[in-house]
Amino acid sequence: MTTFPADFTFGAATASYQIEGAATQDGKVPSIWDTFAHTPGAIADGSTGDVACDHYHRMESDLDLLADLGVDAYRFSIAWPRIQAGPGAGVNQAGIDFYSRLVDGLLARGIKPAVTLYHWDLPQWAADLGGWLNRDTAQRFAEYAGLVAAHLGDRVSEWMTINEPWCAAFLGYGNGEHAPGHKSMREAIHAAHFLNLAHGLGVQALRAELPASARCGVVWNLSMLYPATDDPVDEAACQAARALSNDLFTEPVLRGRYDPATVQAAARFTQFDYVGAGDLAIIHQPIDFVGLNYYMTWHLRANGDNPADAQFLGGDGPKTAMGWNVDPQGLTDLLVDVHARYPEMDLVVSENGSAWDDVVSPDGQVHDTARTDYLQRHLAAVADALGKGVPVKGYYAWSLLDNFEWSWGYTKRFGLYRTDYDTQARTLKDSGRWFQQFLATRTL
Ligand code: IFM
Repeated sequence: MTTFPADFTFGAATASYQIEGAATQDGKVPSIWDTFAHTPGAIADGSTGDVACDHYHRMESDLDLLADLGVDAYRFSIAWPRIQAGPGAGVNQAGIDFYSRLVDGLLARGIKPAVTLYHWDLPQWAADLGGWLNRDTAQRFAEYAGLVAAHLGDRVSEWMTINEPWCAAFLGYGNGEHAPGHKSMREAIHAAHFLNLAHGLGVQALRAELPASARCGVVWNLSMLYPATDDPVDEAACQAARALSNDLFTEPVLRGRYDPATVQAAARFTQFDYVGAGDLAIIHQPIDFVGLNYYMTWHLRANGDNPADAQFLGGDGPKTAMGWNVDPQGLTDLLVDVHARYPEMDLVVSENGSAWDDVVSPDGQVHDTARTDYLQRHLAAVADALGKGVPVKGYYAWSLLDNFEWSWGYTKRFGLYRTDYDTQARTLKDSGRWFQQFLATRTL
């Protein structure tokens, strides 16, 4: 039997564009995801986040769902386009009021708010000025971060700057799967640098507004990579892939450098000529924790002479509806590995969960045994890492409710609650009920 430490935080997570809807309400201006989702062919089911889970209008009852689960904390993101209508604009009062009510509603229910400032919904006005290829966007992000902190910092103590900058850079600018839909590896690495810079400037802006007790961090989806065979060329392929998927973010933020292996792996795409003097010192701000979003692992086979040309294999075993392998050991390994590299950092599992082709049974319930199994085994993996001395401080289930899964639209369901998109009814799935019972004892 394993009992988690008394101060371990259990929560659920969501993101603004995926749940809020109310795309044009109360002064919200368009984001790159509004633009992208409305582009024919961009989203698998042709849907948009215009309505999503209508959370903007159902916020109070959604907070009741969180309270019913028994979570300690709720990780949500703020939509920058609800806060600033243009470059240098002051706060949009109706926008910040929504999040202020959200924070108050959480606190009234005894739930700790954990705020993510950027979960990919860049204001379209910032994209029109060059988006993440424009250095100025990082400065604008810091202004926005400061505005939000000035309004919510008296009640929010947990802050995350950027969610999964790898996705924003490589899916947004590299392969075009995400907004703004560019397809250039050079741009992807360039964007990664300005996302890193935004993180650093953002932390500075947060610290300037927040009490010293506030905790600031960043959220990464670091890849857990294994060589497909014992052949050293496969290990070399892993190292080359790790440079661009992980070290491109971890080394500047936590060590103040782009390490030589990263510069070498990126050399065929970019020369880092957009890195300004002083950028790395800004990016390397002291932070209090690192959030890790974990879903799956990769197994790499070298493909030719260049270690960078590896074949990414999904690993053995069952696959979720996303086609991702279920590999709880990978979560333990990731936590142990990140701790070994950056022993000074507290770690938080800021997202973990799985999509399945849920079925509503004749009894009206969702008997999602595969999701329960995934959750249970990944919590056990976190407990294993704790047992190995890794300072894991929290775990957030992705997601509170089924929502808009980016380019997959509404075809993939990750929720502990089912969302019926016709009626907006929420139904606690069996996995959610299991999590609720687990939270009552915190014992596996
Ligand atoms: O839904 C996403 C989330 O927005 C970021 N992390 C991964 C999740 C599942 O794909």
